[in-house]
Formats: sequence, C-alpha cells, structure tokens
Amino acid sequence: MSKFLNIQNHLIAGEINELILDVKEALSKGVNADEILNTGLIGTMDIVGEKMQSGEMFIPEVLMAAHGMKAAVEILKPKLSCDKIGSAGKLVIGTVKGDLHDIGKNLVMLMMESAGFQVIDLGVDVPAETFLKAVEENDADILALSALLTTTMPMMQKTVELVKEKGLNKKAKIIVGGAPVSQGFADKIGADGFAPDAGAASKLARSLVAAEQTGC
Ligand code: B1M
Repeated sequence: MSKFLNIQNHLIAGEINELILDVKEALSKGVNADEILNTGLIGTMDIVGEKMQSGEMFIPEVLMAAHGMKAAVEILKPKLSCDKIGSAGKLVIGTVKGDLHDIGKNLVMLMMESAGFQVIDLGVDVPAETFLKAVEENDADILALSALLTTTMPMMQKTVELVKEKGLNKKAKIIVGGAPVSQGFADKIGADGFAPDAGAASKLARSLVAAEQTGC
C-alpha cells in the first residue's frame, strides 16, 4: 500500500482534485490501472468503511471519499484490463415501500459502487413487486433493502417472502439494513445478511458473492 500513500491520504481526506492528480501521476509512472483500483482505491475504501464504523469518520466525510472514488474510477475506466466496474456483481437497491429516507441508502449505494458492484438504484418508496421485477430483469446477485422506519420494516419481510416465493433468492442474496433493523430481524425474516452501516454492507455483499466471482 505504501506506493499508494498519497492516493490513500487524499481519498480519506476527500481531497478530490489532489486524488485525481495522484491517480494520473501513478498512471504516468506506469503503475497498472487494475492495481491502482484494487489496492489503492478499493483498499482505501475498506479503511474508510472501518473508520466510519469506529466513529473516526462522519457521514459527510464518507460521502466526499465516495465521490472521490467515483471521480478516480472515471479516469481509470478506459485503462482497466477488463471491465472491473460491475465485476463484483449486480446489485439492486432501494428503500422499501412507505419509506422516503434515502441518505443512508445512497451512502450504501456509493460504497457498493466503490466496491465494484454495478448498482441498480430503485430509489425510495419501492413496492416489493418492483424489487422482484428488478432482480429478475437484471439477474441480480444482491438485493439490498433499506428501511428507516419501524412501520416500514414489515415491507422488508414482504419483499423477502415474495423473492423467495419466486425462487429468485437462489441467486440473489438479500441483505437488509437501516437504523431500526437488526441482525435478529434479518434472521427472523429470512434475509441472507444484515449490515449496520455502509462500510459493513459493502463487505457483506462482497463476501456473499465472493464464491461466485471469477474475475473478468
Ligand atoms: Co425521518 N425519521 N421521518 N426524516 N428521520 C427518523 C428515521 C426518526 C428516527 C426520527 C425520530 O423520530 N427520532 C423517525 C423514525 C422513528 C421510527 O420509526 N422508529 C423518523 C420519522 C418518524 C419520520 C416521519 C414519519 C416524520 C413525520 O412526518 N412525522 C417521516 C416519514 C416519511 C416517510 O419516510 N414516509 C420522516 C421524514 C424525514 C425527512 C423526509 C424529513 C428526512 C429524510 C430525508 C431523506 O432521507 N432524503 C428525515 C430524516 C433526515 C431523519 C433522520 C433525522 C436522519 C436519517 C438519516 O438520514 N440519517 C432520522 C433520525 C436519525 O436517524 N437520527 C429520522 C443518516 C444516515 C446516513 O443514516 O439512514 O441510518 P441511516 O443509514 C445508515 C445505516 O442505517 C445503514 O448505513 C447507513 C450509513 O452508515 N443503512 C444500511 C441504511 N440502509 C442500509 C441498508 C443496508 C445496510 C446498511 O443493506 C441493504
């Protein structure tokens, strides 16, 4: 990681202009774009996730880092050996029906994109049937459900039940999260996983698809 120290520092600090210069400099020195992405950027986003979990970084800082990551990825995209963006898998995400909170969901989405997922964002107030359709149409690897209200948590259960009823959960792993959601609730409704924050969510999603990953 030492050769990516500047990238690491500027990404964590959310210093996007400096980060872009670092990435361009690394490329001009002949550093492989895949290595910059995997070790320099994705590796650092793992650190960002951990810092968020431990309370060392706050939401606005995490958002800045995630935006920096996106800007850096845009520079690397044409030089990657294969299309790494989306290579972690396809992920459908949304806030469940009746719930309009999207700040946490958007943060989860950015972390997922940063982790290499191709994200299909359905927005807020999403009915179970819409989730189902999107999972089916996109042949998704992960279905990510967010809820911020105790009153909308039952919509998670309804969505999980519908996805299972149609047998789509054989491929698509279902993860849930949001302030009132817990591991116990996830277990109760039969979700495949729960994550307390965006950093943990991207780690969880990656671990769930890891077995099926084949590289390019
Ligand atoms: Co509302 N709201 N809100 N609100 N709101 C809460 C959630 C509430 C706790 C406030 C309170 O009373 N103390 C309360 C819920 C109580 C409950 O159900 N137990 C509440 C209420 C009651 C309401 C209304 C009903 C108020 C009303 O109209 N009477 C109403 C409901 C509207 C609706 O959804 N139908 C309402 C409306 C709103 C606003 C529109 C004003 C606004 C939302 C704006 C928006 O999102 N675009 C809003 C806000 C901002 C909040 C608070 C203040 C902040 C939420 C937030 O964005 N947090 C919130 C109080 C609070 O949380 N302190 C509150 C920051 C965000 C980064 O955290 O979303 O938790 P969070 O996401 C985290 C984790 O939870 C996790 O990762 C994220 C990042 O680490 N995570 C996942 C989230 N999704 C995940 C998915 C995963 C994994 C992790 O896997 C798939």
